[in-house]
Amino acid sequence: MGDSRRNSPTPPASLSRLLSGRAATLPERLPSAPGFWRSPVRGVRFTAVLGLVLLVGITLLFVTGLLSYAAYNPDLNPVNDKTPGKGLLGFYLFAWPTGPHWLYRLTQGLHVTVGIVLVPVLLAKLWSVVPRLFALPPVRSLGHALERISLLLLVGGALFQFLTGLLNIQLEYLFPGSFYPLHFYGAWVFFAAFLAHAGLRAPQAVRVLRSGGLSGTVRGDRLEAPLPAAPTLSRRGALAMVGAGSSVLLVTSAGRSFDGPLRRLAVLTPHGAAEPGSGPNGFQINKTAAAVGVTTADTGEGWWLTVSGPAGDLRFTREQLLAMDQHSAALPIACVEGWSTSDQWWRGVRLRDLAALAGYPDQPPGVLVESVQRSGPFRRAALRDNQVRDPRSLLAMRVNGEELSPDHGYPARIIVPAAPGVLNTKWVARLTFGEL
Ligand code: HEM
Ligand SMILES: Nc1nc2c(c(=O)[nH]1)N[C@H]1C(S)=C(S)[C@@H](COP(=O)(O)O)O[C@H]1N2
Ligand SMILES: [Mo]
Repeated sequence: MGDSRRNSPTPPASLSRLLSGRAATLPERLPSAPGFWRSPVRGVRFTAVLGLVLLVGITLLFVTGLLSYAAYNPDLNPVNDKTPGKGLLGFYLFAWPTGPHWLYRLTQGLHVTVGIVLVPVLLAKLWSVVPRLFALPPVRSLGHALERISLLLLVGGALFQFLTGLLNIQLEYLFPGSFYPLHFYGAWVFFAAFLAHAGLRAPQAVRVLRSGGLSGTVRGDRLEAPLPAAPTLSRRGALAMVGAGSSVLLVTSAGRSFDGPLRRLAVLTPHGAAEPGSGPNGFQINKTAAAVGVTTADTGEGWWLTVSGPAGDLRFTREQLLAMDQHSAALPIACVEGWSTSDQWWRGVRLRDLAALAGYPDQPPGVLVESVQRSGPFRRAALRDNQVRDPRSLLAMRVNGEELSPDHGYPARIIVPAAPGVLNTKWVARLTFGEL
């Protein structure tokens, strides 16, 4: 079977020397030598399966990633914008809706989980084509040079996006501030190269799989080893291993978006704070009060809320806020890092009621929210008018029937349906309606 694969009846001299078992000379041991890559698993059929999985998965990653940026409402106020130099790349931004209330939980849970689960597929895809990266001559023509540059952006872009994403989930502080722009610009470069490659190769991938599935050879297949070693694993078996790897990653990461035993399985995706305890406040914490330097001196007896608008600066103590109309909303916390909680039962004052006190009795505008926290990227956030107007958007003072704990934002925090965690400011000190 091995011989029928080659068009030339006599193998090149370097191959016959390898075949005859003589010690290989240096050029034959280089990755550009025809006999260097020998796995019989390689072949365009194998690559095609992986490519089609990536086509679906990476498109989903790109879309959910861009949605995550839109969900921050970056065009509303510079305090929300982690990529101020986005320029024309922000063309698609839109007003992030407030429903369904689990929207960001879904989109960002998918983004991070799919990104993790695709790692074995990406690595297998790169493994399947790696001989091509060393093929000689490196450049045959201008067209070929352009193709190789696009492949450099494709492979480099894929590694860059996956690495920055994974490192950010694990080590939030590795790229202080710069993660968002890096990952955002990287996404556009990578996806452009990805689309060009997929546009060229997807029809071929579908064609080879339609005609004969996984096994057997394809005429002129450049990915197949010219000198295959004896098989130890079928292509089907190799794909099953990739699938098993992805399944293990799925089971050990997806649980961060669910409560109960599933969350305990999610050992691969930690986040900011230690595991929360039990009880009404026993759900996940991003940063504790201590971690961001918020003390009881800031949030204790001397705390008050300032509400500003056309009616001037109004001050409220916690008792005064608790004496206002209290409303409830069942809403999750959904962090950009992909973890989320199930719906928690929040209770407090509606943002639109506070807007009315500030001088906007109907059709309230957006609001700038500021925390007692003195430094750190998430101490301020701007909410859009649709978020202020939603009756489920609260300045919450209680959760699940109890006072907010210090780590969940006592004395008062924002909770808005469908919004990313960053917009749910904790330890609120001031609300400025209008003037965004
Ligand atoms: C992270 C995404 C991807 C990376 C990094 C990647 C990388 C590569 C590289 C470096 C090659 C070798 C090109 C050459 O021959 O010089 C290749 C080949 C190929 N790719 Fe991809 N690829 C990706 C996604 C896809 C997708 C989405 C598809 C199709 C749906 C696909 C289908 C193919 C096919 C069929 C070949 C074989 C071309 C041939 O006959 O030589 N790839 N890929
Ligand atoms: N003041 C302040 N509020 C904040 C943050 C912060 O660092 N400081 N982190 C935000 C982020 S990123 C998330 S995911 C949520 C997490 O809320 P939790 O810790 O109550 O779960 O709080 C948000 N509110
Ligand atoms: Mo977050």
